[in-house]
Amino acid sequence: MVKLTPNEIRFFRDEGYVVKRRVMDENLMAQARARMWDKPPPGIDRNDPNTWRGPIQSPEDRKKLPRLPETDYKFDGWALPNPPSHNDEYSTVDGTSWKYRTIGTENFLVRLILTDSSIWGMAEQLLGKGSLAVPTRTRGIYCRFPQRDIPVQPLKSHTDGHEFHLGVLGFIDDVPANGGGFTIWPKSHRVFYYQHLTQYGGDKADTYDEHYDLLKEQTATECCGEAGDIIFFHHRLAHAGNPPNYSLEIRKAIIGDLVKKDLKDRLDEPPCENMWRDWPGIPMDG
Ligand SMILES: O=C(O)CCC(=O)C(=O)O
Ligand SMILES: [Fe+2]
Repeated sequence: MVKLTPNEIRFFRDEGYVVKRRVMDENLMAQARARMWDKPPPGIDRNDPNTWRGPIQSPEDRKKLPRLPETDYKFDGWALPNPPSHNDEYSTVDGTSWKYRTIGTENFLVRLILTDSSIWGMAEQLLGKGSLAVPTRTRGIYCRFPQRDIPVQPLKSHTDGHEFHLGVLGFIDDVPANGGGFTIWPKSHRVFYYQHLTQYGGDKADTYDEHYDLLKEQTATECCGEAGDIIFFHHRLAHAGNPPNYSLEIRKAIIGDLVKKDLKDRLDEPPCENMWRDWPGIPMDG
């Protein structure tokens, strides 16, 4: 069992994320690497790395891709709206991403990134033993194509708009520097927690944009690593939806969300003065 050290817990509190190396199960990762090729976007050939490049299709053609159906994210007796519902089949962003979301409900992916005993145990260290709702889905397999000759694009930052406590992103293949690693703005969770009308919902405060604009003056951190590494991130941490990938490999990540059982009773609550009220494992001093 892998655990978070007291220093790592303090790092998560202060910076909004923490990386743990070599945590994910090898066999489940191999399964995910194979299954990601179930249904690649048009023109992307598993056996021809020259086709692994964005943008896939023109913006007009991407608009014609089928939309994903609305589904709920179900827990024991309750449900949250499914975050990815507004996207096209491959959630291509600007054509450089390929998000295989429909596989996200498969049990092996849920085990790989969320319910594995080490990952679950570390999340419980932060959020409280026995407090987590058993998830039925992950966000899916999120790929970033090699950038190749696409000119450098500005990073597009955002905070996620759906309800959750703790995000987990894991690499199922090695991700070198500038290889599309998870790109985050350290400490931004402490700002954006207060820039929403509710603790967990997506509605933004009037002052959100002022703080969002300030991110441009701050340096983002790219979290890269090896297959098996995971990154825990706070639900209000700003991160980039388009981390550039200058490697020749497809960046392959799994993302999942952990929520507490009592989230359903807290959806309308405004942000608390103490942003760590729901995190019994986070020390308030030291
Ligand atoms: O692919 C990534 O690194 C981030 C994706 C993301 O932020 C999102 O889809 O919400
Ligand atoms: Fe995001």
